Amino acid sequence: MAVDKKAEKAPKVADPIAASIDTATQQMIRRAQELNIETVFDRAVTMKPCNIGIQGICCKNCAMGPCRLPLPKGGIEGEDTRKGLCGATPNTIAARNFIRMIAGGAAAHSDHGRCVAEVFMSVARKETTDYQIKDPEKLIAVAPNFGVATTVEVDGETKDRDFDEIVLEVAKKAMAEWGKPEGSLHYLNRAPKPLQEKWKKAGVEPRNIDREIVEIMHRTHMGVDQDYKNLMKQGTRAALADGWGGSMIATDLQDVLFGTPNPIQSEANLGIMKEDHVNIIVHGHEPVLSEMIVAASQSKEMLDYAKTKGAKGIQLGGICCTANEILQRHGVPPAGTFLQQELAIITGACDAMVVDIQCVFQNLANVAKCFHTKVITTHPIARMEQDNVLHIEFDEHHAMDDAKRIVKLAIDNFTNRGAEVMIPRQKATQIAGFGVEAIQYQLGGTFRGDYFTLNDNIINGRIRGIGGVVGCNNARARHNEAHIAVVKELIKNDVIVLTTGCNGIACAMEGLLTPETAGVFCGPGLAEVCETVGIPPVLHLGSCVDNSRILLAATEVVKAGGLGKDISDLPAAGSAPEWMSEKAISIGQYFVASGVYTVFGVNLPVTGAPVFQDYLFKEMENLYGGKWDLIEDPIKHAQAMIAHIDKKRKALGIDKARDRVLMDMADRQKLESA
Ligand code: NFS
Repeated sequence: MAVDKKAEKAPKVADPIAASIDTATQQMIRRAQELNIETVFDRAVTMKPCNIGIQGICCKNCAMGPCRLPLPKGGIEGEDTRKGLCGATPNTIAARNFIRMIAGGAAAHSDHGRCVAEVFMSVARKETTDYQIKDPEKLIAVAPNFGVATTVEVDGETKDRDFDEIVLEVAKKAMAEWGKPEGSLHYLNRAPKPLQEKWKKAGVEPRNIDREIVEIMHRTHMGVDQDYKNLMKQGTRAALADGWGGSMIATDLQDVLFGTPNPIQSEANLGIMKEDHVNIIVHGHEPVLSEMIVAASQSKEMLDYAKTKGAKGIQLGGICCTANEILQRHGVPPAGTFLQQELAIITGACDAMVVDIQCVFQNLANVAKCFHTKVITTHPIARMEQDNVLHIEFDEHHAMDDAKRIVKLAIDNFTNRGAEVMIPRQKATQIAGFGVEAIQYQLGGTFRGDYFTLNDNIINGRIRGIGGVVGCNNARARHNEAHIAVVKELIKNDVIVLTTGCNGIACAMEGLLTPETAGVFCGPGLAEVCETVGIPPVLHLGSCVDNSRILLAATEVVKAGGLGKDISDLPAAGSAPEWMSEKAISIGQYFVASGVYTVFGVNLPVTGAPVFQDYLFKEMENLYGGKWDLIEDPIKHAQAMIAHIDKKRKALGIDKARDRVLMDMADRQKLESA
C-alpha cells in the first residue's frame, strides 16, 4: 500500500513554551493542540511574514505595482537607485506606508472617541436614561479646555452656570473637534507652552480630527506627496489629533460618563474564569456597551436567573482594552491579553464572548465552533461573516435592554457546556485604576495638590525617571516576554513605570501591579518610595486611549516644577516592546512629537529606507525633542531608555543626587536621621 507522505507528517504547531512565558497560556496552547484546534500561535509558526513588507518598502498604492524595493544584499553602496514604476523612492514609499498606519491608528482611536462623544451628546440632550454623568467634577474640570465657561456673571456676582447648559455646550464643542471648519484642536492648549510653540513652528497643529486622517489618504495617493519629510509632517499632525484629540476626548468623556478611575483591587489571567459560574468575556475597546453589561450582570434579576440555570453567579472578564476600561472603573478582572482571546474560548467555559471593535480575531468564530460559546458582535462597523456569530446591535438609546439580552443569552447557554471544560488555575492579584487624578492624590498629597512628591523624589534621585511602557502583544514574539523583561529592568533601576493596554494586563498577570512587588523587584530608591506611599512600582493607567493620561501626567510633572519646562526635558522615555497594531504607530508618533524618546520592539517598517529611518530616529529630535528607536532585545531596550533618562538628569543638573543614592544608602540614612 502506498504511504501518503503528507498525511503522515504531523501539522506544524507552536511549541507552547517558545510561544509564551505565561504558564496558563502554555497550558491552553497545549490544550488547543490536543483538541486539534488551531490558534494564532500555530499560525505564527506556519506562516512566515513578508520580508519586504517588514521593512516598509512595498508600495501597493496603485495598480502598476505592488512595487517591491528590497535592500540589496550587503546594504547600499553609493547612491540608492531603487525606485518604483512611478519613480517613488524607498523613503517616499516607507513614509507613505508609515503615515497610512498612523491614519489607521488615529482613525480607530478617534472613531472610538466619536462614539463616546455621541453617547455623551445623547445624555446632554436627555435622550437616554441608561447613561448618566457619574463624575460632574471632571466635567467642570475639562469644560474650560473646550473654551466652555462654568460660571456666569449676574449683577456683578460670579455664579455657577446651569449644569445642564455646560454639559450641552461641552458636548457640542467636543463633537465639533472631528469636523470644525477652522481653528485647531482645543486640547492642544493643555500641553506645556514650549511644546505648543514647537508644534506651531513645525506647522503640525491638527485642525480637526477627521481632516488630518483624510489628508493622509490624499497625500499618500499615487502621485501626490513625494517628500518623506512633508509626509511625516502630516503623519505627525494626524498622530497629535489622536493623542491630544480623539483619544484624550475619549478618556475624558468616558471618565465623565462612567467615573474617573481610582485605585482598585482585582485579578488577572485566564484563572479568573469560574467553572460553576456563567462566564461572559467582553472584548474590544469601547466601554459604552461593557459598562452596561457590568451593570446588567450585577443586577439581581440576572443573578437570580443565572441561579435558575444552576450557575452560582455570573463571572465577567475582559480581553484587550475593553477589559482595561471596566477593570479601572469596576475592578472587573482581565482574562488575558490580545494573544489570549482564542484561549478564553478553549477553556470550554466561556458562555459568551461579546466583542465590540478593534483587536478582535476573525478566528474567534472558528474556535467557537468547537465549543458551545456564543460569539456576539455588537457594533455596526464590526461584524463577522461566519454563520455561528450572533449580531446584537447595540444602541445607547436602549443600552440596558441590549445588555440584558446579551447577558440572558449567556446564561441560557450555560447549560449547553460540554464535558471539555479546562480552566487554568493561574491568576494574579493587581491594583489598577491610576488616572492622572489618582496619581496626584497618591503622589502629590492633599496639601500640595500636585505632583510634588513625585517630582521631589525624581529630583533627589530615589526615582531615577519615568518609563511609559505600553502596547500590544505580537505573535511574532514570545508572548509577554519583552513586556515583562523591559518593565522589570526599568523598576530594578529605579524607573517608575506607567503602563496601559496589553502591557498593563501582562504586568498584572505577572503580579507586578501590587505594592508588595516593590520590595522584590525594585531598586532601593523606587522601593522606598513605593513602600512609603503604598503604591505599586508599575501604575496601570488604563486602555490605549488612556495613553492620553500619560501625556497629561507628564504635563503635570512639568507643571509641578524642578524638572525643566517641557515634556522633552523630563527624565522619561516610552516603550512598546511587543507592538503590532496601527494604533501603536500613531501612539508612538504622538509620543515622539510630544518630546518623548520612544523605543519599539519586534520590528519597525522603516528599516528598508535608511534615510527615512534616520529622519525618525535622529532628526525628529530637533523638531519635537523626542525620537523613535527600535531595539528588539528587551534588556538593551530598557537600558537605552535608562541611558536617555540619565542624559536628561544630567542636563537638568540632578545627576549628582542620583549618584549619592546609588553609591551610599547608609550615608543617606544618616543624613535623614540627622
Ligand atoms: Ni492597544 Fe488595546 Fe492590546 Fe494593542 Fe489591541 S488591545 S488599543 S492595540 S493589542 S494594546
